[in-house]
Amino acid sequence: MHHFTSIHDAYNIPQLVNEALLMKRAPFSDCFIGKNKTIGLLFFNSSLRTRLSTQKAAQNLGMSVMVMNVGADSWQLEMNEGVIMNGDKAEHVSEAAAVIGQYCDIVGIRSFPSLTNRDEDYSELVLKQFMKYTGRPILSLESATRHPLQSLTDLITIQEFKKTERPKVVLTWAPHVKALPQCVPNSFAEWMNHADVDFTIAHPKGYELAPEFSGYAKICYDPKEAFEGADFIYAKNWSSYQEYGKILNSDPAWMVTMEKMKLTNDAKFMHCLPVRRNVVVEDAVLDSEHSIVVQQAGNRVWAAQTVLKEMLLSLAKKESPYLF
Ligand code: AN0
Ligand code: CP
Repeated sequence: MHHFTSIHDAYNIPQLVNEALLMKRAPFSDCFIGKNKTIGLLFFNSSLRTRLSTQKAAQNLGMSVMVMNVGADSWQLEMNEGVIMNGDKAEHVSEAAAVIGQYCDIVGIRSFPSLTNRDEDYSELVLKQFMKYTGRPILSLESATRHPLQSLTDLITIQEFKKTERPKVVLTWAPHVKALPQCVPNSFAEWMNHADVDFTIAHPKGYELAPEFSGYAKICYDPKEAFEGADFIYAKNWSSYQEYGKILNSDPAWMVTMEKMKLTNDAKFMHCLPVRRNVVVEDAVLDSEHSIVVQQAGNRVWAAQTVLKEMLLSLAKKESPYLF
């Protein structure tokens, strides 16, 4: 695995999931694999889980970690080519990324979409510019359209908690006060479409994801119907893809409640976090046995550690092909 920016970088998904679950049982079994290697974690946006779990995963593999909040701690970066840089961006990504590539062996990037220009966001300009100019493997820490480390975590968590061979997994849209990216649902749908699960996406009309992500998932427009017989309820808000970046609906009937959880097959409740209580999901669900959100967040470490191990092995093969 060279870069990890989407499911398409993963060759064998069941093997990645198994490897992560093994890693969880023996966290330090590969503690020398990253010796003398440095990862730079660059954050254009806030993070709690991604920042700490990726740092911990890298440390468990023996790597050195550098973290930077881009823009806040560093100069603001211009991403577009050929621009007259007479605004507030002091440095171009072509120099900044190339310099970061001098210090780091792997570069992780978090960069959310603008939610104002769909074509620009879906072109993944920031990821592409860093791939072009660092000359290093790039690890997505959530980009404009995807959050693959989250989705791998979600698959690991479903594997860990499932009680039936082919569980019914429901991704349900839920209300929110802010316009949020489509990254988490895009990625979740993409990974679930590659997993052995019965997958449904439930949302109000107008919140259809891009077809390349929703694939052949069943779509349900009723806030209750999809819950029937579900083994996993995965809640997430996202803004509209069609009317790009807009909030079209904030109907509280879409909030996850205990009443709706009663329709399920004693489902586990999942959310990538951070979650707004009593907006997305009511307290009673988060505070009940249904909720596995904390265990899910814990699994972020094993997803990151598995992916980083693969990336380090691929680097080692390039550097010393005669050893393999
Ligand atoms: C972000 C999002 O919806 O993509 C990050 C989630 C991991 N959420 C918020 O900004 C609240
Ligand atoms: N789930 C997730 O990526 O959380 P953070 O935004 O806190 O990293």
